[in-house]
Amino acid sequence: MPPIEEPQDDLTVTPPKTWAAGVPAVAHALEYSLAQTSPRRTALTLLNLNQDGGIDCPGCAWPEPKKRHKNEYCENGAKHVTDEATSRRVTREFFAEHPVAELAQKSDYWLNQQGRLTEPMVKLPGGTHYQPIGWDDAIGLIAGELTGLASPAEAMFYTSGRLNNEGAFLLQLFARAYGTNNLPDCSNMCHESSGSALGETLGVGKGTVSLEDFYEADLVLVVGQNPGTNHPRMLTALEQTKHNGGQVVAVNPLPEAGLKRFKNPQRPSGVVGRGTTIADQFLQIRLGGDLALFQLLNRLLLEAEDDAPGTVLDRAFIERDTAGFEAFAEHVRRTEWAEVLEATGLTREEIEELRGRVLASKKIIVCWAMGLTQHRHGVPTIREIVNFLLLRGSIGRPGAGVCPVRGHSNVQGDRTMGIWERLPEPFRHALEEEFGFAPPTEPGYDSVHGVRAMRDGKVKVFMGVAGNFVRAMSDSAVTEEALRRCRLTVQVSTKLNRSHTVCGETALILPTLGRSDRDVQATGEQFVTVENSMSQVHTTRGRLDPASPHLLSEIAIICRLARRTLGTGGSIPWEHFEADYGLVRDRIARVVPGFEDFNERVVLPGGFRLPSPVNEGVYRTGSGRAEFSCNDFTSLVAPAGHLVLQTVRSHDQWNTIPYTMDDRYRGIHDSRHVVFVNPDDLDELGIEDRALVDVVSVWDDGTERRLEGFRTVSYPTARGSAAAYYPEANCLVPLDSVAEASNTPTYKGIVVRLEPVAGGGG
Ligand SMILES: Nc1nc2c(c(=O)[nH]1)N[C@H]1C(S)=C(S)[C@@H](COP(=O)(O)OP(=O)(O)OC[C@H]3O[C@@H](n4cnc5c(=O)[nH]c(N)nc54)[C@H](O)[C@@H]3O)O[C@H]1N2
Ligand SMILES: Nc1nc2c(c(=O)[nH]1)N[C@H]1C(S)=C(S)[C@@H](COP(=O)(O)OP(=O)(O)OC[C@H]3O[C@@H](n4cnc5c(=O)[nH]c(N)nc54)[C@H](O)[C@@H]3O)O[C@H]1N2
Ligand code: SF4
Ligand SMILES: [Mo]
Repeated sequence: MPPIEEPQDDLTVTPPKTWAAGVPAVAHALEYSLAQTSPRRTALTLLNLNQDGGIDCPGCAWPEPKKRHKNEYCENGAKHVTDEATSRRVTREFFAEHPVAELAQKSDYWLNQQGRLTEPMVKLPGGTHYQPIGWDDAIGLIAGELTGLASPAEAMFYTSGRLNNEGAFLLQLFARAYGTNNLPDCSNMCHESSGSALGETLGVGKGTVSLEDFYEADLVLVVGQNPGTNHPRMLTALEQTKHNGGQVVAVNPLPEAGLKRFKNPQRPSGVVGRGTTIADQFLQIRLGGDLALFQLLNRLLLEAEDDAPGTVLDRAFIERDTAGFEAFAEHVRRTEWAEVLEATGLTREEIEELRGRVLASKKIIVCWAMGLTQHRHGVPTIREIVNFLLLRGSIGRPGAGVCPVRGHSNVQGDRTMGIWERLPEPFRHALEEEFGFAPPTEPGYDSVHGVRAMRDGKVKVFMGVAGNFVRAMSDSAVTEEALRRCRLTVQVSTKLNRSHTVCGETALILPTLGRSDRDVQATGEQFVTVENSMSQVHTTRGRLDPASPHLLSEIAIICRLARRTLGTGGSIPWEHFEADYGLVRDRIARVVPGFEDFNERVVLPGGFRLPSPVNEGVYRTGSGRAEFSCNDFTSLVAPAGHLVLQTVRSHDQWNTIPYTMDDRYRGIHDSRHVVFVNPDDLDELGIEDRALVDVVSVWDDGTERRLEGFRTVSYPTARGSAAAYYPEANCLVPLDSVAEASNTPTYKGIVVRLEPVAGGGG
């Protein structure tokens, strides 16, 4: 295959698309796939994608319907799996040719395009290049560092949501047997705010709805989410909601393509016709305005009940299932129209129209993603959404409930398996009973605290199992410096990324099997399991020959590391776990509630759904009831001459990895160095469309962070609400700028100003 060139930055802009999916989507997916690998491998992966007994899509965590189409995947799912199934390879010759310092200058795109990693590599202290190292030596090196630390708290183990359940369970087991709860994960940067808010109010940090609930709902609110790009098959579910007479309302600063019209590529009518109009109402809210919107909506519901007692609130439900109604009602009645209009940028008429839709609906679902969680007041916003649903009794009944739409395909499962810097007492007790050691009780570091600890020299060994920590975290310069201060950094990865180029004194790359690879161990071929966004647990089994004969599975790597670090002969049979993943599942069945008879049930068609206590009227909160909460009104305002900036995904990337320089739905071609600004804001700032600017973020402590040489794009985003791409703009997010309670970086609420570059033109 020809060598990969760095892409040229050559921006062109076309009008944003008003519809999503259809034939072009399928064609784009195939084009990407055929550029990466052979037609045979393309066919093998795609035909098995999301089929029973096949490969679970390594993309997002949207569930599969019971009745599956033979192409039960979307354009982006196809791209994600073929990006992994690529025929390109990163060899020892590649590393000999490119010093680490040179790799550190390459783009995220270029690094990823080099292909699959093929053998373990090490960069030694003072070394300039990665060089090959055998598996035994690599594992021995990590074990040596871990056993030499003054305290287990000096090590930390990061997980990203591609890791399967069995691997996640073993990783947390190892970390805790070793003696630390330092288990940060990508969830800290993702849905942690949802977990915090739902845990407090409903007693469980997960969603309560299933796919069938979408088919029954009267009203689905899609808030702070871009499903056309990030959860494309969700549009099929929303189409069904509409087909069955339900309504959909989208709340977003950006008029995202799929929220408007959708052409279902799995149906002939979707391919040729105009498609379905998805959103009955689109509320173009300002960044960070959602808390204000829901508080006002709640006030309006209380007033509607005053006007027509017994018709609006579900009094019986509130009486029986909830606590704190009176205090909440008194608090929320004080919400002022004027403040809300200012914070949201919406009109009175728009909000009254929404109120009308709510009053006309009995069964309501609220869905959300990063547009809510990655804000300073993400947690109170989600608590306010719970208040809203509780008022109408829209929790725990068919067609209604909360739906935080998860990102990574197994991010929810990893948390269920115990990947968390906190260790809940029942889980700690179950681990102790099952394995006969005393897990640490002290909470560990999450992602933000972990960076601080590395920066301050308190953590000396970083091990990342999947993901691209350096690029995913906020404050890129600070995060990179923190990693460089470590004695040892270890990345267990399928593909090359920026985290491999930011090295501790010693650095290891451990290449591993991906979802699409066949996994054969001493007792034969294995499968692993994942949990989707709707708590369905099912199998995934790779079909391709592994990318290299030298790859180990994540499970094998963790088991070998545990044996070397903790010694053989302990109470945990690591060697047997590596040989037979079924034995791991037997243990999970005894430790994690809801996994009884795991091995038997998971091989049933479609797997099994974990029980949702909320749907049985059980709330594991302090009061044993669903909790109304009082949330302070806050809005996100930028000082004069400034904008609020959010960082978003393009249509053509997987998290930190861009697949191309295009963002087809938003009409951006051949560049990612753009900042989307409302035309009236550009006018007010006296800056032209397509002008070259520095984007400068300002922070409470007076420090500034700068992104140089971006082009403005005049774009129909809400007033005062700009946008740029993740991860390029991560350097603008101060490490200390985090959401209350969840500690998630505020990736969607950064105060910036634009500084025209002299001679940058328009
Ligand atoms: N193709 C593809 N799919 C993916 C991913 C990917 O990178 N590529 N990533 C996966 C992961 S890990 C995740 S977490 C999900 C992320 O899925 P999303 O949350 O949909 O992803 P983002 O691109 O961050 O988009 C955030 C959306 O929220 C809106 N928004 C931002 N701030 C606000 C606000 O204050 N209020 C409201 N109402 N809206 C706001 C933005 O305009 C945007 O539409 O996607 C998953 N799926
Ligand atoms: N500015 C800004 N920053 C953000 C966000 C944002 O919206 N804006 N979103 C945040 C969110 S929601 C998330 S989830 C994080 C994502 O953070 P991460 O999950 O850490 O990042 P990814 O880009 O998904 O990681 C990609 C890498 O994972 C590795 N990989 C892929 N598949 C496998 C596998 O099967 N096994 C192993 N071992 N490795 C594998 C590959 O080497 C690849 O390079 O980023 C967060 N950062
Ligand atoms: S919707 Fe998500 S899980 Fe489904 S095929 Fe697309 S990327 Fe994969
Ligand atoms: Mo995520």
